[in-house]
Formats: sequence, C-alpha cells, structure tokens
Amino acid sequence: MAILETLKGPAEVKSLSLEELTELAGEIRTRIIEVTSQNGGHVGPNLGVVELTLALHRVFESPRDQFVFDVSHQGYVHKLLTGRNGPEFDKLRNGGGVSGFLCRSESEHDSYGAGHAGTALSAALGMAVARDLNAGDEHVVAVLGDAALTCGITMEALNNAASQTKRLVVVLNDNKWSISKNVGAMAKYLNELITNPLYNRIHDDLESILHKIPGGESIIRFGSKAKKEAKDLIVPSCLFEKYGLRYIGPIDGHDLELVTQYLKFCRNFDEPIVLHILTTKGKGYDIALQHPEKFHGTSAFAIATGKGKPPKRGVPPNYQDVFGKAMIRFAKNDPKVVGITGAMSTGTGLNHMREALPEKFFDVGIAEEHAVLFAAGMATKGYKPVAAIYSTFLQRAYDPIIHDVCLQNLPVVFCMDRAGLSPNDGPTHHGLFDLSYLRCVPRAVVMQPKDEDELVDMLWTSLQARSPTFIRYPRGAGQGVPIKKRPARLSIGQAEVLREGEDINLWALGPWVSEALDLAERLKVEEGLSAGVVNARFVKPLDKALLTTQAKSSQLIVTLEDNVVKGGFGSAVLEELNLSGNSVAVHRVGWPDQFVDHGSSVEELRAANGLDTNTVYAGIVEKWRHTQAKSRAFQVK
Ligand SMILES: Cc1ncc(C[n+]2csc(CCOP(=O)(O)OP(=O)(O)O)c2C)c(N)n1
Repeated sequence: MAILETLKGPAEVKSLSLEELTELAGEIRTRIIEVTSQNGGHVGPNLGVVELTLALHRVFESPRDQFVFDVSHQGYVHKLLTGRNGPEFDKLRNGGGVSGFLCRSESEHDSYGAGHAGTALSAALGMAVARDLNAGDEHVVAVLGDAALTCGITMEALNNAASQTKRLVVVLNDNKWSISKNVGAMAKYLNELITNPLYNRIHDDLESILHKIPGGESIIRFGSKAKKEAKDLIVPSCLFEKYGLRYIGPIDGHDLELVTQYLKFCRNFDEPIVLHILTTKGKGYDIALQHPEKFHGTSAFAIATGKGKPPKRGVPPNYQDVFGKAMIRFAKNDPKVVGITGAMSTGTGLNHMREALPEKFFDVGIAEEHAVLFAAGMATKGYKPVAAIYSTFLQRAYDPIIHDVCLQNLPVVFCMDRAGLSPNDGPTHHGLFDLSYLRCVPRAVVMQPKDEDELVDMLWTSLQARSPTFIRYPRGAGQGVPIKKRPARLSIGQAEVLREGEDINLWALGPWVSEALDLAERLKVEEGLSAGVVNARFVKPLDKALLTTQAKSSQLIVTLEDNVVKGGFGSAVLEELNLSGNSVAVHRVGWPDQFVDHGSSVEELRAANGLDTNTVYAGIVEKWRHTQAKSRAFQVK
C-alpha cells in the first residue's frame, strides 16, 4: 500500500527511512499532479517543496512547532502530510475540499493563513516574540520564496528580526521564479550568493567555521557529502548577516537528507538564522519544468501534454486580454502611456505589453505599495501610468492611494482586475472590498464597465482624465460584444439607462447589468411590473441627477454589485438619496458582511450566499410587496 495512504499524521514521517521518504516524495508528487490536473492549482511551487516539507516534518513537531509559509500556495505537501489526503484533497480548491492556501480554520497544523505575499516573516517574528514572552520553547519557522524578498514587508521584518528574538528559523526557498522570472536587485543578489567565487572560496573553509558555531559539529559529522554537493556556506559578509541574522547555504533543496541535517542545525541555533535552499519549480514533472510560468498556477490540464482544456467555441475574450491589447493600442499612440505591474504581468494581461512594448512596461516585483508610488512619481512628470493590480492586492497600497495619488491629485489610472470573485482561490483573493475602500477617498473616480468594450472606453476616458481613476472588472470572459474601432470618451459620472421603468429601477454594476436586464423582463412577465435598468458605470461620482429623477418617478430602487454590501455601491445610492431628501425604498444586492469561502465556481458561491438569480429575484419581489403594503398602510392612515 502506498505510504501516503497509510500516513496518519506528520509524526509518522519521523519514523520513515530515507528510502521510504524518497518513495513518499514520489507519491506526493503524483498525487499533486493528478489532483491539480483536474482542479487546477499551484503545481510548480508545490512540486518544488516536497523534500523541504518532508524535512520540516522530520525535524520539527507540528503543530507544537509552527511553520509559516509565505503566500502559502506551496502548502499542498504540508496538507498531505497533516491528515488531509482524503476526499477533501480530491476536491482541492473546490466546494467541500481543502483550500489552496493554508487556513487557520482548516487544521491545527496551519498555524498561519495567507494568500498575499510577503507576510510570513513578520507573522513568524510576532509568533516567536510571543513565545519568548511566554517563556515557551517551541520553534517557529518561516518559509519564504525568493520573491518574498521583493516585498517591502519582508524587508521591514528582516530589519526588525534580530533585535526582537534569539530564536527564529527562516528558510529561503530560492527557485529564481516569482510567477514570472523574479525581477530586481534582490534576485541578482541571490544569484550572486550562488555563483560568486568568493563565496565558494569560503565554502572550502567551511569546516573551520562550523567548529566555531554552536551545532556546527553536527553538520561536520554529517560528512563531506554535505560540503561537496551543496556548496555549504556561512558568509559573514552577506546581506542577511548585516541585518543581524546568521546565514547558511545555499544548499540543494531537493537533497532530503542534506536539508534535514541543516534544519537540525538551524533548530539548535541560538540566533535567528536563514537557511538558503535551492529548488526547482515543477521538479518531477517535465512539462512544468519547461513552462514554469504557466505551471506556477494553472487551470485543469492533461497530464500527458500539459495542455489545458481547449476553450469552448464562441467563448468571448477575457477582460484581461482586452485590457492588455487596448494598452498596446493606446501606448503606441501616446508616448506618455506606460503600464505597471506588481509581478502579475500574465494575470493582469500586461504581458501583451511586455512582449510588444517592453520599454513601456514595468514589473516592480511583488510590491504594490511601491508600484502605486512609482506610478505617482511618473505622473508628476506628465506620464500616464496605468497600474494593473488585482483588487485584492491593491488593498496593500491603500495609503499611497490616499496620500500619494489622490491627495496629490495625480492622474494615475488603476485597472483593478479580479474585482468580484476569484472562486477557487477564496477569501484571500476575492475582490469584494474595493468599492468600499475607494468610495470614501476624495478625488477618486471609481467605475466598472458592463462589458469588455466599455472597459476600453473607460481606459480611454481615464487616460484623458486629469485626476486619479479606478476601473474595476472581473476575472475571465467578457460579454462577447465587439470592440469598437474608436473608443468612446465617457462623461464622468454619467450612468446609462438601458431600459425605462415606472415601478422599479435596477441600478447595476459590471456583470450584474446583463443580469438586471433579465430580472427586469422576469418582473414584467411574472409580476406585471415595469422595471427599468441602469448601467451605473460610475460609483463615484454617482449620477445624482438620474438617481433623484428616478427616486421621484418610481417606488423602488434596487442596486446590484459584486462588492460587500457594506459601504459599497448600494450604500452610495442610499447616502445620496438621504442627502437629497428622497425616501424611495432601496433594496441592496451584494455580498454579505462575512468572508466568502473558496468554491468551484461563481455560481456555486453566489448560491451559497443568497445571490443566485432566483433568490435575488425573490428578494426584489418581497421588497416590492413590502413597499406596496407600507404605502397602502400609509394611505389608509
Ligand atoms: C501581495 C501579493 N501580490 C501578488 C501575489 C500573487 N503571487 C502569488 S505567488 C507569487 C509569486 C511567489 O513567488 P515566490 O515567493 O518566490 O514563491 P514560488 O512560487 O516561486 O515558490 C505572486 C506574485 C500575491 N499572492 N500577493
């Protein structure tokens, strides 16, 4: 029977021989490839950390000792070793299955949840300091990818670590890749650590250095294999040492025994220590090795070919591609238009620009705060920067949005991808808050297109604006409308009436617009109601004139949005009506005041949160009846 199937918990990893562990590593790889080929997921990062994760569980005692994985997209192996190899793993990233990230509510072995990059070192340091205050003796291990070092927060934590605790193990899992090839000076520096002959010279003196360091003897005992094969180094002049952490490595992160020995050494070390391991993204699956960017995170694929399912015929182009191609069009005609991404060129569609106009494309690394400030700086010199950042990751740049873009009134265009749900990724990735967090910022113009053609209009309009603009749009396919040859310049703050209504008016945003048209028709057919539909387009500024007119001419305004209801578009409508003294009934449709789990599809999650078409329809009808009953009661009085 396969070892993985019999494994009851991480403690059992300790009793396996090296041979059995090697077999187990193979089984884990097979399991991950099989499940991700069905469900999609982070294939490459997980195949790259199989030996590391086995070694962590060999050396430490989870959950007593705690692992903090950065992003935690590479946590599948940890899940498989900590009792989650059952049907829940078959349903990875789907409803009823385990999350694609570590999740505190999922297992006691997930000591820290994540999904955004750069959080591990700070959180691990906090845990280590709390342990020290409690006089505890458990270990805390932070596992960082090389790209975590492009995150400002990681550097802030690094600056703080040595002065706060004596015991913290940091594993730097260096595979040279972020999602794309890692960028910037830190990537070059890590490469230098691996290749610089100076360090290799120090390698030769390793034994004498190890004699002077507590625990070093154990590595010497482990023998010359470690020294020869893994370029063992202790580099006093390296960057981490300047920050006050000891540094050891780089070593081969796929040599299980070697990584185990080094982790044992780190475990007994009485200063914060960085263990630098070298791994290969996609290890054990040739196709992933050949296409590291695609297999960082992929949708379902055929194992034999690596190819995804062919797109269904007639599926419209997705918003990301429409955006990326429009960027090329506009940037070719205007030398001031530039595109900025925080390590997400393919996800956002800016990869089109990376290929076509590389001199106008800027990948700043996983550094959203910096991306926004960088854009602001360019805007002061007359450039028209377009920062393409997922809604969820833009949360990280809230202060620069307020302090550096809006307060300075700089014309930065924000293209907020993944506004709405990112179903398989779940709560760390849903973009359900941006309307609430942007609507309150003075000068921000906030909009959402009803389709991909209007996205191009909004981009064009924003590039002409002299103030900050924010365009949000969902993941995936557009509505299938043709893209006009010449984009339209929209009038900022003007909504579009798509259907007139005397009883009810549905004010919808984005994908809800086409849904609202269906709802309006159903209200007519089933309830005999005259329901109008407005493509709101702008959440800020709102089309106040149209809103107040409709507030007087109809009896119910319904708002529909992919944002939390609290503080979102519907709240803006309520506030406006209140300010203008209109007491028309308002019914808000949007996401509830809770974190929305991961699930198989948008439809599944909408149904689970009362947002499927039938429930939304029933809610509108109920509100309408309630409004009528109230007005009848008022007339009787
Ligand atoms: C704040 C933030 N921005 C962007 C992302 C998207 N993202 C997920 S993983 C990843 C790359 C991580 O690279 P690395 O840490 O080196 O780990 P690897 O996948 O190479 O093991 C990025 C950019 C994110 N999760 N969080």
